[in-house]
Amino acid sequence: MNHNLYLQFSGNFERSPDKVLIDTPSGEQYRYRDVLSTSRRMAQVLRESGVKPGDRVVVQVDKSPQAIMLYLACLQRGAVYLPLNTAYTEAEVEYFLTDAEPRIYVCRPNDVVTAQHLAKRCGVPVVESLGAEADGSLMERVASAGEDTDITELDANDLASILYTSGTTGRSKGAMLSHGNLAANSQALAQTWRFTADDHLLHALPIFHTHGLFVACNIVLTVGASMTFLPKLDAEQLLDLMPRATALMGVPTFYTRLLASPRLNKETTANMRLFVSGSAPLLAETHKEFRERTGHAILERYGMTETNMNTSNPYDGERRPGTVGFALPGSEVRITDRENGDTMPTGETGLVEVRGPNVFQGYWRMPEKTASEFRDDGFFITGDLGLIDDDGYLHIVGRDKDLVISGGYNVYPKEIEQWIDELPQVVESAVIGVTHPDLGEGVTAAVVLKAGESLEESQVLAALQDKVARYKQPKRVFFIDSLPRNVMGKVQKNALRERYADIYINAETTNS
Ligand code: MLC
Ligand code: AMP
Repeated sequence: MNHNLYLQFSGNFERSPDKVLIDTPSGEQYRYRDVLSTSRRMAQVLRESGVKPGDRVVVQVDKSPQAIMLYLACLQRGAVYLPLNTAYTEAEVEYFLTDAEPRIYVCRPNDVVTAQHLAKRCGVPVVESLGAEADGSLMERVASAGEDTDITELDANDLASILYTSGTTGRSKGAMLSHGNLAANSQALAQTWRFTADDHLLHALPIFHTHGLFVACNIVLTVGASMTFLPKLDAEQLLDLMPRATALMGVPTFYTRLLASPRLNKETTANMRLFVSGSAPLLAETHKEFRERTGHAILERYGMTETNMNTSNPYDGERRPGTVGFALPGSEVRITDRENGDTMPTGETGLVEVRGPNVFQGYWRMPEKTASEFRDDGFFITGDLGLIDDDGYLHIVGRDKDLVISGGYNVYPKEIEQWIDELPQVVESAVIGVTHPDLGEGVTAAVVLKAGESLEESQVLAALQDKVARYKQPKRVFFIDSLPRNVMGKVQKNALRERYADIYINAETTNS
């Protein structure tokens, strides 16, 4: 049996060729037949570029329907789709290219010169470009390519994608997701959230992460629904489009920004049947306010790059604010003791562990790291802290891992601290997440300088400019005499979080 995920989607291309799969606010429409034809021609271009099943295809492009066609082409060909955040700096991309050893690197048309240098340095044989206006060298080649109709025969464990996630050591790890992982999760989600071909999703998330790519697009492709692609979050545009849509998926910032618009009410959301939130904690008050204004209870779910989605509040039944609901069909969740790994009694906090067909195949070329994050019985240790209440709802109450989530993007403090600590004036630093009204948490640095040295906040920020993506850079940098430490010498980040707790609360602009 062929377990290629592509087969989970391809029936819809045959059933409803004339149906629009993706449209854009400016009126472009891509029917299922158009997407099929272009993706097949992209598969042919991949074949002609020497891409074989299992080869990595690194893609760092702006959001566009063509990027989804390229994703489909990779699945069809059996290549491993490896999308990168467009905010990554050249230095970051160099690491990914070196680590992943792709056959081909697809970049934005404006980045071609840099990309070619990078590809040469990293030994990547082919560079192509793809722009948001259906432009770039890839599309030029597609225009004259024939359609490849071959669907590579694969096992469920064969890789469909690698998504890089930063690590607590500061070094990014490639999470290997198989065709079976993605197929199982999109089926479970489509079923749990009652998606059908009649749904129309508003898609304003980036498509280089699990949420925007695998949760959103895979569900739409699985059930044969349609979606509107917005280049980025624009609350007013979402409100304009809601009367002809049925569902929205977003990170919590989507909902706080929608709430900031006076146009959000029962009438504007009357046609919508589902609002989903995830990737970061949704405040119970946001849930409550949204319900009061619209009558809709936001459905919160919990996932991770490594595991896809694990739990969801129920479609029918109580969507309990401040919780992430129950394990998805086929998946298991348990809470264990941090010290000895024993399962914790109901209501007690411990490590959240998950198991199921959604859980990834391990970290790319890091067998030891992979082994250290799995239990012998196959449960994956998420690094989140949680409890399961008397009614079975999972609550995420904190993180065992040192991680900041800013607007749904993960930032590992270690990575930023390492760069700050390299500055000659600096003794040490600690990077923390501080409550931020727009982004949930704002990346914030506390820096200790060497005696007699001086440094400005702007100098620290300037030093990080070409090192790490903009969203990882601290919103504020503070200088302190010494970092608070416990008796074991461990930096007490909680004390720092308390110290800077209100710095963003009354900030004038959303991103400052
Ligand atoms: C943008 N900026 C951010 C930021 N997003 N800074 C910190 N954190 C963020 N998340 C910065 C930009 O660099 C820029 O800085 C300024 O803010 C304005 O940029 P923008 O592009 O106009 O921002 P905006 O459109 O407002 O974006 C905010 C956002 C976006 C929250 C809508 O970041 C977003 O769509 N986040 C979703 C991330 C996501 O998909 N996560 C899912 C991961 S998967 P300057 O200084 O240059 O102006 C996962 C698993 C799971 O977690 O469970 O789903
Ligand atoms: P990522 O590595 O980007 O996939 O981020 C995964 C992490 O996001 C999880 O380990 C959680 O810490 C966090 N996360 C995702 N969904 C939720 C949620 N609904 N509530 C709280 N945290 C969440």
